Amino acid sequence: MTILNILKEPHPILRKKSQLVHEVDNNLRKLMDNMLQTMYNAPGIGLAAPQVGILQRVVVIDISKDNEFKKPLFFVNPEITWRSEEVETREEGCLSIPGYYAEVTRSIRCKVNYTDYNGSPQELNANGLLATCIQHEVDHCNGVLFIDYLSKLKKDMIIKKLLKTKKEKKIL
Ligand code: GNR
Ligand code: NI
Repeated sequence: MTILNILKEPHPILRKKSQLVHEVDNNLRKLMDNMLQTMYNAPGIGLAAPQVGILQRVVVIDISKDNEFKKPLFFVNPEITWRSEEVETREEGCLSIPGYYAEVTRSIRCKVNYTDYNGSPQELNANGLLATCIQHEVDHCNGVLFIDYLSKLKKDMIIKKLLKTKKEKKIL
């Protein structure tokens, strides 16, 4: 297995819309395995394929705690079919926006249709942190980042600092 490189904002690929997957084959399963390992290594609780430079609608999530058994979830072509009117505000982070955290308001529950690791169709009713994470990852598949929900001032400040970090890294 391979640890993949995680793209950081600002990066044009993170702003593109990912394509639907046509078939869950061994090649796609290999991508999902590598994404899961990359996510655990980061560490993070979710990862979308565009974050590793692959514009396909593929997401991995594991919200289990450190002292629990791992519970990896694989979503191919996740589609949110319902979002609750009831919302909650939670502090979010993103592996593509390292070091910055902000409160984001999202639906407290959602329903998602997807294809699983074996290529079978599934429907999941999610709430709490899982619902937040699913919405965050589906956003990635549409080129949307959590900073897009902040004020323009906060968003621009974060992007400016991330760009400065990128420039400093190139010199070193
Ligand atoms: O690791 C992550 N933590 C997190 C916390 C709150 C809301 C969403 C997330 S997802 C994030 C990993 C990531 O960037 N996924 O795209
Ligand atoms: Ni993210």
